[in-house]
Amino acid sequence: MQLANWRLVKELMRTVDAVLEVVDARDPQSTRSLRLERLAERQGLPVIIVMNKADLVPRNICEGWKKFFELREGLRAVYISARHRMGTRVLRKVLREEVSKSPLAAGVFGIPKVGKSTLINVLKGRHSASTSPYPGLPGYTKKAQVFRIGGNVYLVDTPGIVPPEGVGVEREIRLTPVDTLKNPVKAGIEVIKKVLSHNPKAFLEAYGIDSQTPEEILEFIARRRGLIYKKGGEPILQEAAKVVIRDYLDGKITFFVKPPRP
Ligand SMILES: Nc1nc2c(ncn2[C@@H]2O[C@H](COP(=O)(O)OP(=O)(O)O)[C@@H](O)[C@H]2O)c(=O)[nH]1
Ligand SMILES: [Mg+2]
Repeated sequence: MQLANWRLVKELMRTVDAVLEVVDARDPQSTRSLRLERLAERQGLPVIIVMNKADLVPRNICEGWKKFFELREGLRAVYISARHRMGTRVLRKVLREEVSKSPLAAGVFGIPKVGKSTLINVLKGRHSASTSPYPGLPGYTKKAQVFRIGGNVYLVDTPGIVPPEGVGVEREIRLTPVDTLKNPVKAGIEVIKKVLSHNPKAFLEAYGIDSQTPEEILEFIARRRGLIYKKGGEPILQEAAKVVIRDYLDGKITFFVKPPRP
């Protein structure tokens, strides 16, 4: 697992003209990094909020968040689905609008598991034929490749992995690989509670279990997947909890946090 590292983030930031801050469209507020945004501001770099995994969120909710970022936070925002290759044209357009410099290089930043690598691959894939070094960045290309993603827009192919902010489960599950979580059941239950508070049907949709009780949901998933102790036949809740956390991070569980009222 690649580690989040401010030093690398800063280094990457010095070499780009714009910051694409990827956040999770299901919960943009707790997957953004204010520290990253402040850092970019201090460097005079425009920040574009890229709400990814928008395939899991209704359009009007994405629009609401976009308005929130643009009207209240003064940041351009787009919503995309890297997985479904949706929204990347708008992203390129906004980049060009935000940075008058030409050519321009953008970097992809964000906390773990928001979809940075997926986005880079999608943008790169479509334009792999036009790969070329970015003019005017001597030395830099030794460390990272820069890809042309259309017009005079280039993308650095190394993501800036930002340490997750705040406290609570979101930070824990993004900072620690799932298999090394100290207490996966506790973390899993917190994830379930969070999701249920926004979408009571999420686990019915994802696993076919119609319950609002986290322990019951874990037990169901464990039994369904044959995650049971050989002796005694009890469900292995910690393995079920890992399934839930992985699926949550992998964008397989549908919920959304409502944007603040305008
Ligand atoms: N539903 C959904 N899942 C996505 C999307 N983009 C990425 N993912 C999933 O989110 C997980 C993390 O993606 P990854 O690109 O590795 O995130 P990174 O840690 O920010 O580089 C993976 O399981 C991806 O398949 C998307 O647009 N929609
Ligand atoms: Mg990655």
